[in-house]
Amino acid sequence: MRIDVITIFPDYLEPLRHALLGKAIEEGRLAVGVHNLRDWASDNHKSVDDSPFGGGPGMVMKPSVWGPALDDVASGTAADPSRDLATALPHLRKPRHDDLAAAGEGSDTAAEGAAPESPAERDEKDDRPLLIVPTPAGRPFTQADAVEWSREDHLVFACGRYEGIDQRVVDDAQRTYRVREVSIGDYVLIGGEVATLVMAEAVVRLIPGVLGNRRSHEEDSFSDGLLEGPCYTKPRTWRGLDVPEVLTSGDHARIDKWRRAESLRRTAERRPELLDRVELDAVDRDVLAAWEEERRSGGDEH
Ligand code: 6GU
Repeated sequence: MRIDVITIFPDYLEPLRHALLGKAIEEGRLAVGVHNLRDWASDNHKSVDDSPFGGGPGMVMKPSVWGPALDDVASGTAADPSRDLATALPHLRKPRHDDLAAAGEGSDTAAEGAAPESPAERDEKDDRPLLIVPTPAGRPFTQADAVEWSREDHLVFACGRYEGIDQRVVDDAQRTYRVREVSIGDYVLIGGEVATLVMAEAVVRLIPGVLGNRRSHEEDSFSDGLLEGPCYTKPRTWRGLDVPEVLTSGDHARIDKWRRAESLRRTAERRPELLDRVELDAVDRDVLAAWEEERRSGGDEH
């Protein structure tokens, strides 16, 4: 995978090269390019923003700077400070149109009377890079997005500052990119840089081989729609607090059942709205009913 980031604060993205992400770069699973938006500014002051049409506070980032920056990064002609780093290996590459045709599949899609393509089918053979625009006005970024994006060849993050980027930049970019305007939560950051770090980390850890010692991501919070329950390590007793007995019992069926119950209880307590989208069996419902009952009678709080 290749990740490009366009920002007026390239130093802010330095953490991309550290720890897990740095290791993925060394191993050739990831290439990162961080680009200074001001390199595309044309005036002497290298200005990237201007006052908003219609009035109001703050400044808006200029289309005349963002447009060429996005064009160059899409086509790979932008100066790339990371070119000395290992090249990215394509991984889990989605089948492209040509591959599908060669395999004898999808070759009739242009035929007369063929069913119209779904947006997902169209995306399958769309080799435009994915442009991610972090903004508090975007759709919420979720684990499902992280999973999908981890299969992409090329992600580009466009970090806005000030009041935002002229909307025509985003509209025009659809010609060269598939575009996603996303938010990482219901609060406002100064700019998209930290949100980019958050999303890049969520995506890169899902690239096969990046999290070496993990069997799978199936046990992550959210992957089954529930929060993960508590975890413990040695010693069995610490400051007078014991590890739950079941975890030291060696009875794996019992342990699995306990973990499922803890996930359900924690989710009910902290994120009850998540339960609406989870398939619950009879045992799960019993666990939740017991938790409900405990709470009504003033049971312990976690
Ligand atoms: Cl993605 N960007 C900014 N600037 N603020 C945010 C955000 C993103 N998500 C939540 N707040």
